[in-house]
Amino acid sequence: MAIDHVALSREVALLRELAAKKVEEDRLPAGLEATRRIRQEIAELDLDSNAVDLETKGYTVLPPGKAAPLDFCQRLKEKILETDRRKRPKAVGDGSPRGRLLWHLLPTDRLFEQALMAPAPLALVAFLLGYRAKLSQCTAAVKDEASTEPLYFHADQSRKVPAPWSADAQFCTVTWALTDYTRENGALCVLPGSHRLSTDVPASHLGMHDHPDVEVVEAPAGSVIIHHGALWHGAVPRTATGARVTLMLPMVRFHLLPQELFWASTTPDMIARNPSRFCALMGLLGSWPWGADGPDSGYTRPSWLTTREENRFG
Ligand SMILES: O=C(O)CCC(=O)C(=O)O
Ligand SMILES: [Fe+2]
Repeated sequence: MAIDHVALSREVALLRELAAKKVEEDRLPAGLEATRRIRQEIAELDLDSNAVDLETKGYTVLPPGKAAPLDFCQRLKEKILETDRRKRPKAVGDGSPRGRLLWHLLPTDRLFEQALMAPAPLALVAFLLGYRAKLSQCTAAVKDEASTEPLYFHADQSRKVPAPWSADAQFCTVTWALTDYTRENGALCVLPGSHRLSTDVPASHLGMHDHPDVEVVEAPAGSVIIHHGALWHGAVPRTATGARVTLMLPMVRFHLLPQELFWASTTPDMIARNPSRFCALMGLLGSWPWGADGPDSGYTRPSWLTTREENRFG
């Protein structure tokens, strides 16, 4: 039986209408205003050196306490471990180099929403992808003693952004390290500056973990790592006992297709309690994709939104 696409598109239209009202009250900057605002936010949040890192190295690390207080990170870790215990019988990736993966956690607990909306990482996401970036995944990874193998080098935008890649970031990943990232614990490792090559990792470099230019990102629990979608990275082999717990929030620019269906799991309450940036992250701005009702079904165009401005999404 076919999906009832009329009902589906009407439900989405309702959410888009709520999102449009939210944006009318709390405008998202566009064009030159977006450029000015992001510079201002970076300065106010004392993120200038992180922005420079993203340009030059393709990644940056926010120290514990910068993205959120440590007790928040502790609660986030416990929530992930509790979900992991519950889902374990059907776990995806048990013992794999990525660890057990828990997909689409955002609607399951407000903590994930709060992590997503943390101001410092979100300012750096706007720096890379603009204010209309969309959330692509809200996925936790739990690596235990069974995950000992290194994770091969890759770029997160591989197989999502078609070649040739542009120099501007199209994709980025926000990684909450909720346990210590050490070499023994199988930390993330990166080839700094490789995002500037704008190419996928060649087969010859998939296992480049011991290359002298590769950096192992050792960072204490509560650190948040942000990396450019074209950065070559992997994870070193894991020898530690216990679990390595991570929340990954990959994001895409407005025009790219997110991996998880956030617009379909957003509720009116979630829209009401968050700033308008949240609606952008959920993919609820703009009118496509649409069904038989066409682009304007139930969508109230905000009075300030001229066609010209709509075309200048920053
Ligand atoms: O396990 C890690 O540290 C890296 C994970 C990763 O890069 C990915 O899942 O894309
Ligand atoms: Fe990755």
